[in-house]
This record gives sequence, C-alpha cells and structure tokens, in this order.
Amino acid sequence: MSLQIPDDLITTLAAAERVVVLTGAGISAESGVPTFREAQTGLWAQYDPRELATPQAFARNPRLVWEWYAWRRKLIQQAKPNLAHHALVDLEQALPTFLLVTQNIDGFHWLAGSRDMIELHGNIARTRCYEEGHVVSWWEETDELPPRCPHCGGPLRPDVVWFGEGISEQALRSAFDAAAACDLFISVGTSAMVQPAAGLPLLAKRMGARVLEINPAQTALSVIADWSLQDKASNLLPQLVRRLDFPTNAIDGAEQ
Ligand code: BV8
Repeated sequence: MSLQIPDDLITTLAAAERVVVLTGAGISAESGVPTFREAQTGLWAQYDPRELATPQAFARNPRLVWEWYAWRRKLIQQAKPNLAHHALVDLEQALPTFLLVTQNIDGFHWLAGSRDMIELHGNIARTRCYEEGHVVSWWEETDELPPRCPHCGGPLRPDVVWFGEGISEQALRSAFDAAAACDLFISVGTSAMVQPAAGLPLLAKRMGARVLEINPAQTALSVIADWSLQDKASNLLPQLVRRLDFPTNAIDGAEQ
C-alpha cells in the first residue's frame, strides 16, 4: 500500500515555477546498485566505502581502489534506471524551470533521459589521468592495474570526486544558485550527510522554498522538510507525476 500524497503538496508542485531535485544513492537502490550505507558484498564487504573513495586509499593501494571501481562499474552496467529516474524525466519536461543535482556517479539519470542536470560527484563511466587530470577514453590493457595514461604514463583513476577532494566550482555555483532561487526543493534517496550537497536543501529552505523529502528512512533533513514522505522513490515519484496529470512518456516507456 503506497503512502498517500498530501493534497497541499500536489497544489504546491502544480504551481511551482522553479524546482530543484537532489538525488542520492537511494534512488538507484531499486536498480540493484547498493547505497553507500548498505554493507558491500563479497570481497568488498570488509571495506568501508568512505575509506576507499579517498585519494589516500588510492595513494596507498591504487590497484585495490581501481578494482573496487571496476566491480561497481560492472554492477552498474548490468543494471538500469528505475521508475523513479523516469518520473524525474517526466517532471523535467512538464515543469517550467527544473534542475536535477545528483550525488550519484552511475549515470542513470542521463540514461533515463534527464538533461537539465549536474553530476556533482562525477561519473564512474569516465576515467581520467591521475597526474594531468584530463579524461582518457582509450588506454593499453596490460596486467598492470591501474592502467597507465597513454599521454604521460601516470596512473589512471575514475573521474569521480573522492572524499576530501573539491567539487568543480562551476557545478557548485550552478547548484547553489538554483537552490537559492527555487520555490520547491525535492530531496530523493539521500542520507543528507555528505557535504557540500547536503547544504543545498538547507539553503533552499532558508531562502523561502518548500522542501519535500522522499526517503523510506528519517534523515537529518526530515525535521526541516515541509513534507517528509517515507516511502520508496519508485513508488512516490510516478504517483506524484500522475497526480499532477503531467504526461508520463518516460514512465510509460519504462513500464513497457
Ligand atoms: C569537500 C563519489 C572540500 C565517489 C562521493 C565534516 C562535516 C562536514 C563535511 C565534512 C566533514 N568531514 C569531511 C567532510 C567533507 C566530506 C563529507 O561530506 N564527509 C561526510 C562523510 C561527513 N565531503 C567531501 O569531502 C566533499 N568535498 O568537502 O571538499 C574541499 C574543498 C576544496 C579543496 C579540497 C577539498 C566531496 C564529497 C564527495 C564524495 N564522493 N561519491 C564514489 O561514489 O565512489 S559521495 C558518496 O556518498 C556518493 O555520492 C553517495 O551519493 C554519497 C552517500 O550519500 P547518499 O547518496 O545519501 O547515499 P547513502 O548511502 O548515504 O544514503 C542512501 C539513502 O537512500 C538512505 O537515506 C536510504 O534510506 C535511502 N534509500 C534507500 N532506498 C531508497 C532510498 N530512498 C528512496 N527510495 C529508495 N528505494
């Protein structure tokens, strides 16, 4: 039995001029991609992701970190966006001004059809040179891991933002400007712990926006949200789009 969506939320969303959505690992949970907080499986169960997703871990054991991302990349390649991702595509196409900011690196939003979006933490499908920073799309496969940059011979790394690394100024500026100017901020599937992303809903609230949180669990954001709907994103987001009588092309396409 899905959660009942409050009428005042529907009224607010129907009248919203500028909507910002922040997503975290929870929106991909139903695609079969484990969230950061779920215990990792198999060989990786012994590691804490927050320890592995750091420059220190890569410096200490580059092969281990490279193999961890290769394992996650394979998992993601075998999965696909779910109804929650597709519902956000229908929202983007129906609303006057919409920006999706994701913490996720799985690329599922783009795959589902989202275009007005910012990948704050990079994308696991992209690889870059550890030394020179440019994205590398081809390299010679040898037994050595991580592979070597074909230009400078330095080690390659995933093009993601690790803990302790800065996020692109331009991405941050766009995300914070949009959060400050929006009239409705929707937080989906995030524990609202990782900075600076976790500051976005707080800024929106401070600047007068209403805040909707979609998460089966309570988080630090739940107490300040105007609506905290504790249910799965793939239940609630399609319901939201349908209650608004918005076209559901992306949802319908995914359900076929
Ligand atoms: C920076 C890419 C500075 C890599 C990631 C103390 C206080 C404040 C900040 C800090 C601090 N100490 C350190 C910091 C900074 C640090 C930070 O925030 N640490 C945290 C742990 C406190 N932040 C940083 O280091 C950032 N950089 O601050 O730079 C700087 C400036 C200039 C120069 C140098 C440095 C960089 C942070 C980016 C880290 N990289 N990802 C990778 O993925 O391998 S973050 C990583 O964590 C993922 O992106 C993931 O998204 C995120 C975890 O958060 P969530 O997305 O929320 O996922 P989580 O598993 O936590 O929660 C899932 C939620 O989904 C749950 O609530 C669950 O209930 C819900 N859910 C489950 N199923 C569903 C669902 N919801 C809906 N539907 C469902 N079906």
